Amino acid sequence: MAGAGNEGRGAFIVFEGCDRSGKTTQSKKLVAALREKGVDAEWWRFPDRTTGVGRLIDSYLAGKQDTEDDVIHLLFAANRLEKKQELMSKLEGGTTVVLDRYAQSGAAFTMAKATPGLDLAWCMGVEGSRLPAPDVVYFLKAPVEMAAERGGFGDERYEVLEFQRKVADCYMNLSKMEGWRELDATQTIDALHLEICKDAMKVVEACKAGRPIDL
Ligand code: T5A
Ligand code: NA
Repeated sequence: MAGAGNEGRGAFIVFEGCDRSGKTTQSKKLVAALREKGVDAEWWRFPDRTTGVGRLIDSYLAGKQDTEDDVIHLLFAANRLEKKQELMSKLEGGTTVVLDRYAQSGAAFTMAKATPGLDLAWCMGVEGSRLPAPDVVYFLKAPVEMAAERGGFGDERYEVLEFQRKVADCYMNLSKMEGWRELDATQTIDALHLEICKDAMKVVEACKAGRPIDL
């Protein structure tokens, strides 16, 4: 029940990876498992397509509207910034927030376009210092060919094998950053879930106790 065991801050857990790598599946399963253990946890996703900015993003992803690479990057960033206060008050209030994509997606997808001037420093500079940083980023790594065979691939703008390969390269570079955990996303859904659960419980406990995350 919410409220019970809510002293200390909530953990901020992010899932990242190429399209169809299993982020939604795993992030939702993690929230269910945490709640079963009595942890006050919420599932969030970006892009949040329900806001005004989110509707513009949705129309861009569906291929109904084109825009400049810097403009769409800024819209994805604005979509996170408009939820920043709510996110921070959840975490401060002791709720663990599990996010299906975050600013790291913005960086990976924009950098994959190799547009001059839109490098990592620009991508992260736009929002990096203004948004809370995740305690852990679970990077679901799977060959793009495998993910492409999963249901629904090809429906949206970025779901093209050649582009996903570039996104995967960008993620490989980002995954060297602090707090990233690379996971083998070719495992079965249940095997991957068990691995994530064990790790995430330690993160939740460390955040609650105000200890550094040491896994
Ligand atoms: N984007 C996003 C940006 O460019 N900039 C940004 O700042 C942000 C936030 C939409 C697009 O926007 C881009 C990235 C995206 O191209 P989205 O709405 O999150 O982002 O869309 P996707 O990432 O494409 O989400 P998907 O739903 O396609 O992929 P998931 O969540 O990784 O995969 P999931 O869990 O839905 O699983 C896909 C299928 O595979 C099966 C599932 O059952 C499902 O059918 N599956 C497995 N099958 C076998 N073994 C496993 N281990 C499996 N795990 C899942
Ligand atoms: Na998803």
